[in-house]
Amino acid sequence: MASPTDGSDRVAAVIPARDEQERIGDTVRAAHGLPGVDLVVVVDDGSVDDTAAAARQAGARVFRHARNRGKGAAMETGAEGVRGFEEYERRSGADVVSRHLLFLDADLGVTAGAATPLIEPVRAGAADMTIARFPQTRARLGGHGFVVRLARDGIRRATGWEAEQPLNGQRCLTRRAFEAARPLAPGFGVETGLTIDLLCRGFTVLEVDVAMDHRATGTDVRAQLHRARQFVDVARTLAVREVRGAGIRRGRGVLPERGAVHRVAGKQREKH
Ligand SMILES: Nc1nc2c(ncn2[C@@H]2O[C@H](COP(=O)(O)OP(=O)(O)O)[C@@H](O)[C@H]2O)c(=O)[nH]1
Ligand SMILES: [Mg+2]
Repeated sequence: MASPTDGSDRVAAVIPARDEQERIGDTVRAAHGLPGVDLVVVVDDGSVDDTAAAARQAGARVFRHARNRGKGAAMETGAEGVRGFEEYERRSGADVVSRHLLFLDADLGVTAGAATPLIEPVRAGAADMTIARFPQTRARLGGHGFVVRLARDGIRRATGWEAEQPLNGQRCLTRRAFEAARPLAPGFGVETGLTIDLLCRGFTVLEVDVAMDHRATGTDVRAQLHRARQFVDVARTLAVREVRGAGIRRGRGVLPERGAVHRVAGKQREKH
């Protein structure tokens, strides 16, 4: 479904971050060096450390949630920030085509500079969304294999597509694909929701190998809590979409309009 008219050559990097003062500076600087990236937006999602200041110092435009609202909400805020910036550019007389969006985690550090293979297929019109595949060794050490399996199996059931790293947050999207996937699934369900919703709407999704690395997740209490939150968010995202899918199979045969999606989703208590 990708076409060259989908976008410009330009890319905005959007980085959701919570308590990442140690790494955000390197991540932002590396993002600035990527091909086509002329705007780097950091969304500080209720951090209690100096993430916002460190990001600003590294040259990012920073938006801040006063309270933690979760990764999905932070990504929406970041995209809205890009849209607002482009509106400002247009009012200043510039001829601006909407930028593609490159989502990066804040804990990549200098390895964010290896994101080029994510960007190129989207700029070339070969994919509507790319998803990073990290070198396996470290990813496995993360120890959240059961959440990965939950997401992978759920995506396969919903779409027939087998994602190797379904929770990988490093993704590049055309703006049209991003808009089609809104509202994003909340919290850490956002990656699973994006993949299912775009595939179900006929967009092209591609996993690509990148030489990136992130903070290895530990086994301490904080890491366990993180995995538990991830699990709940992915499970809820899948449940909402399974109910939707059942609705579609029951009669309509095509994807319902947004309003109808919301009514079905509402029964599952998902708040968008
Ligand atoms: N917006 C937002 N981002 C978060 C939150 N928790 C973690 N992140 C960011 O999401 C990304 C992935 O988190 P991380 O802890 O590295 O999870 P992992 O990669 O799955 O082990 C990083 O950029 C974090 O800064 C949160 O509550 N809200
Ligand atoms: Mg990480």
